[in-house]
Amino acid sequence: MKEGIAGKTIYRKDYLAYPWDVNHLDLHFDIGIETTIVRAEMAFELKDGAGAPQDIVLNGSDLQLVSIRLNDRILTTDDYVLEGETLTIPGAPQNSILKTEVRIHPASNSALEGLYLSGKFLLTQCEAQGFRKITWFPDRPDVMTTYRVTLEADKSNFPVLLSNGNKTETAELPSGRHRVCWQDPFPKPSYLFALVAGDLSLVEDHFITRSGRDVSLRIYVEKENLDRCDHAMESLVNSMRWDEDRFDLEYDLDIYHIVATNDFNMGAMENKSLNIFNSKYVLARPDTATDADYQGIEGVIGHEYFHNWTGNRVTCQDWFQLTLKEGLTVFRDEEFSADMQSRAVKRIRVVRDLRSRQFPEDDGPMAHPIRPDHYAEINNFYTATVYQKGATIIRMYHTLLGESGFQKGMKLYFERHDGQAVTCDDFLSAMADANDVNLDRFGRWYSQSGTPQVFVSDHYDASTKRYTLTLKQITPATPGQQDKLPLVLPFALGLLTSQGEELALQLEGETEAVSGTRLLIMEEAQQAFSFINIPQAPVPSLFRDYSAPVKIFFDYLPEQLATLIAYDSDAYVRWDAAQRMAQNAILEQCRQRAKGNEMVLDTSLVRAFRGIMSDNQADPALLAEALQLPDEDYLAEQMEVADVEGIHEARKFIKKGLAIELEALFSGRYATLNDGSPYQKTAIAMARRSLKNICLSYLLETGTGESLAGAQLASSDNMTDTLAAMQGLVLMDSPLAKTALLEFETKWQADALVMDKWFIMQAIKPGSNTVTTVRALMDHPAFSIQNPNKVRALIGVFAMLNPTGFHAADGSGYAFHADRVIELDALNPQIAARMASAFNRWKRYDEGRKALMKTELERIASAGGLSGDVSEIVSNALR
Ligand code: 7MF
Ligand code: ZN
Repeated sequence: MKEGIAGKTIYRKDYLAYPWDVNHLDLHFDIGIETTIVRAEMAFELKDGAGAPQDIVLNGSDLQLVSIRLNDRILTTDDYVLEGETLTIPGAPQNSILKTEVRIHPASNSALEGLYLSGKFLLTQCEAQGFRKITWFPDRPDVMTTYRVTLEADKSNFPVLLSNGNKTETAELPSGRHRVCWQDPFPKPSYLFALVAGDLSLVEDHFITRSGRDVSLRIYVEKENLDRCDHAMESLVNSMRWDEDRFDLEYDLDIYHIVATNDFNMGAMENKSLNIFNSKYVLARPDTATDADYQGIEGVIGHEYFHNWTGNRVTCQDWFQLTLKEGLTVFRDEEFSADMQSRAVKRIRVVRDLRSRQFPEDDGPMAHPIRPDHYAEINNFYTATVYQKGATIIRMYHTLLGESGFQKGMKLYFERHDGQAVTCDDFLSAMADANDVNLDRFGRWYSQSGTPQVFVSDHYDASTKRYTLTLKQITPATPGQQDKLPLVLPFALGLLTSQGEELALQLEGETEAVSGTRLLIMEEAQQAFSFINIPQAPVPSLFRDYSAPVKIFFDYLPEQLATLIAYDSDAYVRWDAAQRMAQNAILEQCRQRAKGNEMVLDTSLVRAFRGIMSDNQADPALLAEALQLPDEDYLAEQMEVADVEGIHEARKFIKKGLAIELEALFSGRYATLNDGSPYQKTAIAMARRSLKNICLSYLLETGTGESLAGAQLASSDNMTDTLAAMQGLVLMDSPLAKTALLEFETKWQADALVMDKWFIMQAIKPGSNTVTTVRALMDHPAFSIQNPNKVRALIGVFAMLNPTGFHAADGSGYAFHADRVIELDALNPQIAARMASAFNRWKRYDEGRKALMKTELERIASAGGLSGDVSEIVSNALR
């Protein structure tokens, strides 16, 4: 039986508290790869004893039931009801001890949820509802209890036996077996349970908390990866220190364990004191991991660590509240990265990610509020909306209340709710009460889906020196939500003279002008702001630092954008102005091309990019961000009907044009940055590599790049430079690419994470032939359809990051992908559902492609035995 029975929808409004407290849970595992025996002892106590006796309802999935005892009486099949994935024990007394024994089968668990095998070790993944695949239990986050876990296994195969909390006992057993006991003093929901059993090696460090607790930090990996843990450990120490410094939050146990696995459905998991990570977010060495990987590791290590307070100490009442812990924890990891690296660069990357991933989701068939009202399969709601948009809503509290107001709110939130399972409303109330403000209207952000569009118009009256900005907000209808209300939008604003000087701002009615960014609040459908004593028609710098997650419409003149790019004090606005200018140019040439006209290069764009390239003062990483043209999918989203080839050709034309016009600047800067100095991990070294490699990518559009890339590849001492050079050669179809790929493969064939990069480089290559390459690569010995990282690298990248490949006009990309979704669904429904979402935007394409995609969606929908995961995605897409 597959999880998530198709067609069953769960509604937030139907929430009912669980009638029982579980006072304690004792778990005993007899570990085996083929079969593991799980014995559980649960102490139930009816919350409102007057109503006793009552039914005990438990969740279970794929469990082979051996026995049940209630208060030491063996129950027969007449004493309980086992229906699908629920077990009901009728009429249990107020205090009931329930003992169960089940058998589970880790080696044949390909869904990677519950207890499963990775290489030669066993591990668990329980969020959101994986604990029910381990034992019968009320598998819901509002049932919190203390766990005592006993693990018994063969000592030679499983020398390391880990679970949550403190190790309380170890014992040698007959016939080469051993036992380890763990006790977690903090009550927790079942989704935070974890166990790991196997032959793992460890790297150890320690951290002394502010109050003097000496915490042992251990990272467990397979032996061959011991030399790739330094960066993760450093990131963990930095996370612990940062949470004390910035949030006044300390770690609460003597042990913090991290285990890395190659087989993981997601990025990582915050299990109490036993985090489990996708090895991609742990393992790094300069020659195996890129700068982006290093930054990813820092961010994810931080994220999981920060969950200890935002998620574990205070958890979610039900899964509709997921953003309570995820939006907040993403906000915290963003701030951590901003404090550790460059705040401006981090902000730009976050905004780029939100626009390219969350905006399309919010405009498509799966659009949902950050706190959804219903779902069929909760795993489908671990989305960019819940996480990234959720984090922008937390950021708006921060913007509205300021750092100290926000921290006051956090403090009250923990004072009130430590040890509880709560709701998004509880968080909002803590923020409001701590600051004595009313946030009721702000609360609409939790219930309304869709990206608000803000239309800005301005008027300057030279005779009265008044400047008026009028803002209109409209949120388009989304599936199931026709009518939208106005939202509270923090509106951070600056005004510049055409020469780029910042004007002091005085709103009508105010007594003095104040210089610098002004924070205004928009909360009506339409609002006007009038400024007085404005000497000339200004250039508005709108939504500085991207103060609200909206689509901003303002008809900037090219020279206004140029002013912002050159002079604005806000890095996000400068970057956004450059993106707008590039976007306008590309979309205009795309239209010309569609009309059969010759494409031409916009001179104001060349001038602006020349300005960017001539800036020798700015952070090189910021320049690199500004030089990176909007990606093809983002551009496609800006069109009424996506023109796949047109966008690809127009973007390439503009990039090549800029490369030719500014070749001297690109090659000069490349030469300066490519100074032969050995690899360093510092932020400035990373920033220099990012600018160097974007210069190289432009030079690869002209004749000069190929030999530079060849030389860079030959002399590189780090994966960032290696990959940039190789990817460039592969994209331009250089004769050097073939040997480069071959040498790379020979060198790294046994290295799973590095081979992911090898697959990505080939899957991302534009053009309708790539589907053939991808199909052939599925037979490569390093590929496995059972491994989520491999699936993401080859199949996911092809479908989601290669528009001209996936959207090949003959439908070959679609047919290939639909076959993969069906194939994957039988193995791993969660991954299959993620892959299926590549079809979500099918209605935005031309008639031919629309019909082809619809056919594939229908083919998936009618495949036999489809999981609830995939059927929810596909049926929403077809609706
Ligand atoms: C940073 O949220 C940001 C998001 C659930 C699994 C990790 O800690 C998590 C887990 C999914 C999608 C994204 C992330 C995670 C999950 C994630 C990781 C790092 N509670 Br699904
Ligand atoms: Zn998380």
